[in-house]
Amino acid sequence: MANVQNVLIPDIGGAEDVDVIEILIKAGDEVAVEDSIITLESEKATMEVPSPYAGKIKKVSVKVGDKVSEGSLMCTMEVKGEVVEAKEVEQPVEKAPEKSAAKPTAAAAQMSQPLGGPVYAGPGVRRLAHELSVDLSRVPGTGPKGRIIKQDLYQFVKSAMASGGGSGLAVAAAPKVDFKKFGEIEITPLNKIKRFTAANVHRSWVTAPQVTQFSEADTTDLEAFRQKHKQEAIDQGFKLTPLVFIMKAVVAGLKKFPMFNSSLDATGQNLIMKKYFNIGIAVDTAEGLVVPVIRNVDKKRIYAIAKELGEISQKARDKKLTPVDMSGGCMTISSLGGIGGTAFTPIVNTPEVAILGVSRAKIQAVFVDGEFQPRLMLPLSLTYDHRVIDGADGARFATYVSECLSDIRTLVL
Ligand code: CAO
Repeated sequence: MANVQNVLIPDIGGAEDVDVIEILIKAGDEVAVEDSIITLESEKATMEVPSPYAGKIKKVSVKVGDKVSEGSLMCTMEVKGEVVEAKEVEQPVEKAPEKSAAKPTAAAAQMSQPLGGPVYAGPGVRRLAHELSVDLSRVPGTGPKGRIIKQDLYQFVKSAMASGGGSGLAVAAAPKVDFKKFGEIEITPLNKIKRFTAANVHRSWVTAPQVTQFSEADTTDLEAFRQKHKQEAIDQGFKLTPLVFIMKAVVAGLKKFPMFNSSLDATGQNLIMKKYFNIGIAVDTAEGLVVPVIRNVDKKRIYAIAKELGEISQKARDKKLTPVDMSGGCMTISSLGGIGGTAFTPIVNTPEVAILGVSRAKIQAVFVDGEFQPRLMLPLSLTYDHRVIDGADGARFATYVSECLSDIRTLVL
């Protein structure tokens, strides 16, 4: 004879008159022990109530909007096998960490929930997640009230496979947000340059562990020298900015620390050491960021580099750069000195292994020869690929470049 059982709301931590916000089963459904059957929402949290039995649902006795407490009838079920005692409902994770901390189970769950918050998913999705060994707490739900639907699970697995599968680096798909709900919006498609930049910086960000080393160069003498020759350069039709000297200083650094003038080969087992000195310059254009390359900087004089820098950045802003203009770089410089800011963390333009960020120079009181003196200090931010460059070498390179800029005689040599 069929063993029909009433399935009651178990102990829900003393909460009363809790709203039923979702019914996850219907008459005729087969459920396993622990499959979620309804979702409740109290003022503090949302929780799924699992089935205490395995069997077939005969009748659902609640509907969305009902208020229930411990002992309320949820459904009747034709139970398979022996009836086992109903378990207490595992309390869901609450958003505020201090509240979760009072409940050990929930606190532990929170640690494994990078997306934050409880997991809402029906029995079918949970079963599928189990079969695919997917931790549902990592899957963003796009169903009603953030519920995880099968499509979310497939999307998650697809992204995980595309980004390295079992490497542990799988990135959860971004949650879909309906921004219209919060105010007026407008959709602007990204142009080709921005999409290209996005792909490149993303690849660099996820493949190269990067460290940024900050330093300062005393450019007081360099600036005096630059001011002396500035007009001469203008008369010849170009600008003499600090960047040209910084390019020379970087080349001096590449010569002294050849590791910075390298790239990892495709296997990641060998370094390709470059014997040429081409410097990429990040140029801000109306269309986005482009990085033309100035070749053989070591062989060119300061004025020649300044002229070429003016020409190539104009070419970039006129959208006339060719792929050849943007290839062959050894290391990139990203100068925001003409704009402002004190420091930033540029992203390495892989397969290069380092990038130098330049911020705005500023007069500071520096203690020199027993007294404070006004000195023009230039902030430098060197980001390097830590797979290739150690922290000590990063600091040595940054210090050396700063020294070169502080004593321009080293640049002229
Ligand atoms: N500190 C103080 N002043 C600085 C400076 C610095 N670090 N760098 C430049 N300046 C001054 C210049 O001397 C110039 O002033 P003067 O005309 O009085 O000499 C003024 O700022 C403007 O310089 P500039 O920006 O036109 O020229 P530049 O050679 O320094 O830079 C270029 C050229 C193409 C790099 C720059 O125009 C540019 O596009 N920068 C943005 C790069 C960018 O977007 N990087 C972010 C990439 S994301 O990682």
